[in-house]
Order: sequence, then C-alpha cells, then structure tokens
Amino acid sequence: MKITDAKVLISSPGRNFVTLKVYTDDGIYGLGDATLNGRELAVAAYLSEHLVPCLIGRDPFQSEDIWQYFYRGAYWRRGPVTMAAIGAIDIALWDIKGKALNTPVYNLLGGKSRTGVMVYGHANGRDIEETIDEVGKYAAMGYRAIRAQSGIPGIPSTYGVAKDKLYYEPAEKGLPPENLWSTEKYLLYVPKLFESLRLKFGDDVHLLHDAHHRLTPIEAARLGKSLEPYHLFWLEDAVTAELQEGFRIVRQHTTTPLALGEVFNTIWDAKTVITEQLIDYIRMATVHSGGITHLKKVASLAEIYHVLTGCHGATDLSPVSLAAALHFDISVNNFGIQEYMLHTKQTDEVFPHTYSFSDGYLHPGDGPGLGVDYDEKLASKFPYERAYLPVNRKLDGTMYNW
Ligand code: EZ4
Ligand code: CO
Repeated sequence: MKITDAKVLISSPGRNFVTLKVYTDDGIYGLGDATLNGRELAVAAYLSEHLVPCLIGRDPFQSEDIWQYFYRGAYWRRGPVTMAAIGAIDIALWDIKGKALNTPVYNLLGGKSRTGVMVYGHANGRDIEETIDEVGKYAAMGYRAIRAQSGIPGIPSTYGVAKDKLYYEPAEKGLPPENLWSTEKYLLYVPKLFESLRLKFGDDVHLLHDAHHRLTPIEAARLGKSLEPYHLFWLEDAVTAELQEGFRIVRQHTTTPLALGEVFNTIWDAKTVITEQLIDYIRMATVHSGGITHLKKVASLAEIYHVLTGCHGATDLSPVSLAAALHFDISVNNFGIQEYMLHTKQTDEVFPHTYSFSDGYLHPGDGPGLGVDYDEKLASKFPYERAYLPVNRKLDGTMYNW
C-alpha cells in the first residue's frame, strides 16, 4: 500500500479546525487532527509546504519509520507546530491501518483494557451558586467526574467561565480579548467553592479543578493543601511547567493529586515530572504530542512511575483527536480519565463519528479505524476566520499567563 496524496482541510464549524486527509492507492483514506488553537495556519503550512511532499509514496503501515523521519529528519525538533503536524500524520496513518485491517485502532494498540473510558465534563459559573447549579446538571447527565471552575466576585473575567454554558469555548474571533487576574482573591475563593460542592453533592462524585498555569509553586502548594479536605480527583496545571523542578515544591507540601501537560509536545517536556514522581496524571494529547506513536511511549514511561494518563480533550481538539484519544485510552493499562467537552452541533455534523457517551463513559465504537469521517461539502460552508485565545493581565496591568 502506498500514500498517493494528502490534503490539509481548514474549516470553522463552530470553531476553527485543521484536518489532514491522507489518501492511499487502494482507495482507503485516513484522517488526522492538526488543530493548534489560535495558530492554526502555521501547522497547515508546515504540513502542506514541508511534510506532505515527503509523505507521498510511503507505505502507511510504516508509521514508526515515518514518525522518526519527520522528527529526526527535520533537524529542528519539538515545539507545538512541528509536533501537531507530525501528530496529524501519525493519527491518519493509524486510521488507515485500522481500515485496511478492518479493525478498530484500539485493537492495534493492545486491544481493550477496560469496558469504557471515564470522562469528566466542564461545569462553570460566574460565582459559587451558579457553579453548583452547573455541576448539578452534569451529575444529572450521568457524569461521574466533573471539573468545576468559578468566576470570582469582583474580577470582571475569569478563566474557564463559559458564555454559552454547555459549549465553553475560550477562542474568540478578532484580536485576543484581555482578561484580568488576582491570585490573592482566587486562593481565598476556590476552597470555598469546593467546600460548597462537597456539602451539596457528597463524596462520591469526582471533582477536578484547573488552575491554568496561574500560580507559583508555593502558591500552588497552599492551594493544594487547602483543597485536601475536599479530596479532588486532580488539581490541573497548578504552575507553568517550563521549569519542571518547580513541582518539587508543590509535591512536598500537598497530597492533592496533580495533573499536568496539556501544552507539552514531547516526552522530554514531561521527563522530570514523571521520573521524579512529581505528578499523578499526564495530560498530553495525541494531536499536540506527535500522535498515538509518541503518546504510547509517554504512557509507557509514566506507567513505571505510577503516573496515569488524563488526555486533554477541550473543544479545540477535533472529533478526530477525541477518537484517537479514546482508542488510546481504552487500550493502555495506566489510563486515568479523559477530558470531554461537548463539541457544537455544527462540529459534530462536519465530523460524523461512532464514539458515544453513556453513564459517564465514552465508547470509541467498534468500526474499522478511528470511526470518524469529515464532510467536506458541509465543512465548506464554514470558512476559517482568525480567532485567538485571550491574554491575561494582573490587576495592575502586568502581563500574565492566560
Ligand atoms: O484552555 O484547550 O483543560 N482544558 C483547558 C482548555 C484550554 C484550551 C486551549 O486551547 O485548559 O480549555
Ligand atoms: Co487545562
């Protein structure tokens, strides 16, 4: 079997997505996700200008060699643009292999290790009261795990609070919006939120929280400690992790489980936090970490250090990415949880898929390949429009982490 062509498809059904479609000489095609939120066209150009010409003529079954060709062969390694492009190709090749062998991708990754993939949904409100209501809606839908984010009274904007409840979408058309941030107010408010949630919902539901890289290590240590009575499933992205050693400080002070890595691109980004057992969950996504091929290696390293997986699954990860994550999640032994944010109706229509939700679990479906398609005709009705994630400033105007 040979790869005959690959097309980079860009559309905006509900939000911007970059999708790679790889064609073969026996009529099978595979899909990959190449979406990098707010930097979409950089990956599209990297693929169409630099990788696709080298892909044509290769055997799609040689996914390991093709991965190494694009990683080692580029000379310039790592980084989100490079790794999303390699990730898109890798995901598409696994899709082709599954279709050619008439089996779901999870069967090529070791087969099912569990009956379903536990997911967590996103509940968020402008204050504690509204957040309690939103958590209640997810509990009523059958979710066993719920991420809770609340606005903080007195701050006009806070990360993670949706305008359109079920469909939280941080990217906006036009230039980047500016948010405001106060660590002091946040550290006082979050423990009250989780105290209220435990009083209302009891101990059984898994509760998660995302600090979105906004704390220093000692601030994160304080937050982790103050949340211990409410036994979170995890505290996510407590600190930016360019300095992986910073997590030693957090770890020394709290037993709140720590999750990290949605912005990581290679195993090297996670090496210290995994091998020093500084985190409990690694959040790297197939699309942004070189695809299934590389994420399997991350999971294998994590496995021997008692670190579980918890793949990123926000709306900017397309249904192709979500499907790739589900095949990976259901097959690796050290799976922890999968993030699941509902895509809009338009997104779901452009990407028809076999995965389905029931009782707090996602199921990848048992069809060949990844089980996702792309309706090019419908997609052409939703042209790409430049959109950005917000930026964030402290109350005195200092540029900070969004
Ligand atoms: O802000 O996917 O855990 N999920 C998140 C997401 C990210 C976006 C960035 O593109 O933090 O909402
Ligand atoms: Co996050």
